[in-house]
Amino acid sequence: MNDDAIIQTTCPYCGVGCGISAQVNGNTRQVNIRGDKSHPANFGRLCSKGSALGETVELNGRLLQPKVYGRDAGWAEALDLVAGAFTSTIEKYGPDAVAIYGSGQLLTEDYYVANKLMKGFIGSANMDTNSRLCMSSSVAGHKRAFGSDTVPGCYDDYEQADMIILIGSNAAWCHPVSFQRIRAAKEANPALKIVVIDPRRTASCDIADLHLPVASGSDAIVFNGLLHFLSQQNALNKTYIDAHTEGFSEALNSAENSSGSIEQVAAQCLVNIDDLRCFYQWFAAREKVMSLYSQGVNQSSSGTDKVNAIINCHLATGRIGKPGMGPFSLTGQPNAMGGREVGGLSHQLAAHMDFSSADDIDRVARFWGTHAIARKQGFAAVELFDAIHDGKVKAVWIMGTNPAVSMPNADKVIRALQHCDFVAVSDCIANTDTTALAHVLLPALGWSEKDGTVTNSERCISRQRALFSPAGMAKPDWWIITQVARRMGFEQAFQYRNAGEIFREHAALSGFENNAGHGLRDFDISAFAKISQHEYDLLQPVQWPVNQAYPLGRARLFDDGQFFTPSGKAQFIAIEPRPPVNPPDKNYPLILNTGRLRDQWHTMTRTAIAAKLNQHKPEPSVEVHPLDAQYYALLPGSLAVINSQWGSMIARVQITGSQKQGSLFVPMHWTEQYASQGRMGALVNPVVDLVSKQPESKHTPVRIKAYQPVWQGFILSRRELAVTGSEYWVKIKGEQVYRYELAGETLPEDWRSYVRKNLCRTAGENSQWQEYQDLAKGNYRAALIFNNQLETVVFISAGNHLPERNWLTGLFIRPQLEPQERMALLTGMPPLGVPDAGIIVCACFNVGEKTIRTAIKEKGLKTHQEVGQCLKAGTNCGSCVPEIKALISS
Ligand SMILES: Nc1nc2c(c(=O)[nH]1)N[C@H]1C(S)=C(S)[C@@H](COP(=O)(O)OP(=O)(O)OC[C@H]3O[C@@H](n4cnc5c(=O)[nH]c(N)nc54)[C@H](O)[C@@H]3O)O[C@H]1N2
Ligand SMILES: Nc1nc2c(c(=O)[nH]1)N[C@H]1C(S)=C(S)[C@@H](COP(=O)(O)OP(=O)(O)OC[C@H]3O[C@@H](n4cnc5c(=O)[nH]c(N)nc54)[C@H](O)[C@@H]3O)O[C@H]1N2
Ligand code: SF4
Ligand SMILES: [Mo]
Repeated sequence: MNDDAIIQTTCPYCGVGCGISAQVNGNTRQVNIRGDKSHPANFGRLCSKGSALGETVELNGRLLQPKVYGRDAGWAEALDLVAGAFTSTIEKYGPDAVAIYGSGQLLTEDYYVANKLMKGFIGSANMDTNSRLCMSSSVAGHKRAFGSDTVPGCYDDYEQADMIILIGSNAAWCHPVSFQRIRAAKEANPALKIVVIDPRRTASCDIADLHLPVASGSDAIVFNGLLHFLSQQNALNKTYIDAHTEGFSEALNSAENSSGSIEQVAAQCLVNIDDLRCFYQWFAAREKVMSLYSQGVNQSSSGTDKVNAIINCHLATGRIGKPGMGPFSLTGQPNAMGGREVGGLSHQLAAHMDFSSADDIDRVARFWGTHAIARKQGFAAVELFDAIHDGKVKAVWIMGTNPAVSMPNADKVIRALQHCDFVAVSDCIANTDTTALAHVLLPALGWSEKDGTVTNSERCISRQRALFSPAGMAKPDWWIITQVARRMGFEQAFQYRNAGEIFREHAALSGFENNAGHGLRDFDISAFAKISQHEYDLLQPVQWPVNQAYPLGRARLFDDGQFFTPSGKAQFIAIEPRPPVNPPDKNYPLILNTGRLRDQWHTMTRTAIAAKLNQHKPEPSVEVHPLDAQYYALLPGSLAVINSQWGSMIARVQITGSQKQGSLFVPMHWTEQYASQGRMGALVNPVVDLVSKQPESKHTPVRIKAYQPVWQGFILSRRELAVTGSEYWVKIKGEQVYRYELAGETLPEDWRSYVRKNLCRTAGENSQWQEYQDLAKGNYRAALIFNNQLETVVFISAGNHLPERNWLTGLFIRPQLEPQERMALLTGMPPLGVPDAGIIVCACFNVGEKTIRTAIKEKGLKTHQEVGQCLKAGTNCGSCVPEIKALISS
């Protein structure tokens, strides 16, 4: 690799799919990350997570060598073992006794070969992926309406729309670059209406003209009500309905019968009737309407119906396939779309073909040259882990996902894997809650070393390119899979030498018997079937289809009113709204909602490495409405235990009027690696949607009560510690410091020896501590200094009388402590006249809350733009703008 080369690649996090321009020094593993100005997904912008990628490429914590039953091994041994275990299980119990569980974070090429191995050659469709937990309701809704899994629109529509509805999407945090683009579109065109439909008032409401805090799970009622309203107002497009759709009258009947009057809809959805009417009127009056939706829609036992209820309203008004309008499923993972293209879900086969068609099965079998092809769909995620639990599936290979955390009823998933005969896990990180359960660990290349393609929400295929040479012995996922395939006796079909060869085959299959590019199937990238390795290396972002008819790709589909159903017409689906399967009851009276925070990615295996990203929300939290907090006697900043029928967790209470009364919100991110009791998946009910089999992760009945430890405390330490003797702990990596938040259930007799023995064991016995102990009050404070640099501080309190952590944390980056700082250490507060930045608000420029408050007050700043000019805060990714605005108004 050249010194300081610039490499174009793609962000490995969300489905916005931002292009990155990486300046690398290949010898040092240093990289300077910038947004790629030429990439159509972001035009140079990045969010906090993308900007911090350079901090996540370190080798510390990486899985660098294969491991077999806990010991280091060579590749040959590990691959032989996986192939042997799969082969012998198949011989004894048949192909349905093995399974692969993949991920929308695999590259298309990795995914393609995993799917081909399982469905084409092992002959079982037991290949499912975490996309089942993510996009499968959208996939099913698209298939029902369009006959194909097609996202019709594109990002360019944002600027052209008259109204954008965010349904169950917190795009401000989860699709930040798209959200900032919508914000800019609104600033340029104040007439653009933004409506947010979400039980919570989220950061996305910052740009909203209207927020509908609907009851959990009630979206199908809202959109059935809208269809009814449009009909009453004569706001339907009859010409479009007649020419391009089928099933309208059944759908309208259902909508009328189920929704009733607007008053009834508002009452069922628990929203203000005037707000609801306003939304309906806006929708009726505007032609260019986009409905952007995400997990608040998909992750529901009626997720597929919610999707179709939304699509119905677009079909009834003919608002699809044209600029500025359409239903738009925001995909979550960087390659959620690529996974759908290769057929990663267990009911799909490949290249947008599936098991419902004998012709598809025959076609794919001929293309792959196999007689062993699976003929029926396999287990979907929840069924799959149940089958492992019940011993029906005896060998499983997990790739690029962390089901011990992210699956519903996750404690059962752990038990299932503990008792499974054979578990192989491919990951790039050594210690995760799932790698802990593996018999064989296969080290995969990480983002900065991988090569291949991903597809974003708007069907745009982009290259991920390697920045560095492989870490340790790590290998590309496609390589690992093909090596196992060859060892299982499928040499001929898995002879790839690089990702480009796989991409060409994938492209060829998409065009195979697909009517010379004029489309039996929507997904067609046959224009790439013969590209050279050089062309693959230079591939620029392009939106599929890319074929004879559309050699340069296609921004929008369905502009011609032609769909991929047998009749060529789009299908209305009659929707009978259903409430969530498990309603709250007297034992579990509250609804648990789960989702994402701004600066963490899923199970934190990568984002928690970047100190910058851990400052915004450092601990597992639970958002509680003020009246619920009062009722359950929960104090702000205290700890609470949340229980469901399936499991429990402990989280820090955050009281907020943004939360709907009767419902709690917890972030999905914490694992056993970072918190003792923060793994929320343990609580989540394993109920699934009947059509899509996607779990209802946004609605679990729970109860909450105060957790009352006898002491609480924190430790800041330059070195990572092995903390025992604290029932509750959270580990937070900071800049040159590890922070541990602690709470315990027994009061030790002597704090000094307890701390040394259980909490800070790495500090030498003879080290010189500054100490303060007040046994009567149960307070203990200590600090350890080496070479006039802070090494450790410990603060323990029998109540929760602890100072804020920011000032002390900031001292760890100081080359030398000032005398007055040393003196102030055990007070935990900065010496007089020294400013304290407060909690970090802007992660991009490290600007704290107190700094912003002071500037607002002293300089009389009135807008977030003025704060930006003064402190830079909020001027990069913009995702902290809502918080800056809240500080200004307070
Ligand atoms: N920062 C960050 N960004 C991410 C990710 C991440 O881990 N971190 N993950 C990526 C992935 S894979 C995905 S899938 C996306 C997810 O992106 P989003 O779907 O936007 O994120 P979530 O926070 O899971 O859920 C969105 C909202 O749904 C709301 N909701 C809950 N129940 C209902 C309901 O019944 N109706 C409605 N209308 N809303 C409801 C929740 O209150 C929540 O605010 O984010 C992607 N982007
Ligand atoms: N309750 C609740 N549960 C949820 C959700 C929710 O909102 N609420 N959201 C669901 C959704 S939408 C999703 S997408 C899932 C996400 O859940 P997961 O997929 O379980 O979460 P990740 O942390 O993204 O796991 C990815 C794993 O792959 C590893 N990895 C990263 N890159 C590579 C690579 O190139 N190759 C290999 N082999 N490994 C790699 C990472 O280190 C990590 O261990 O969670 C789902 N679960
Ligand atoms: S919005 Fe952020 S996380 Fe998503 S692709 Fe862009 S930089 Fe990555
Ligand atoms: Mo997702």
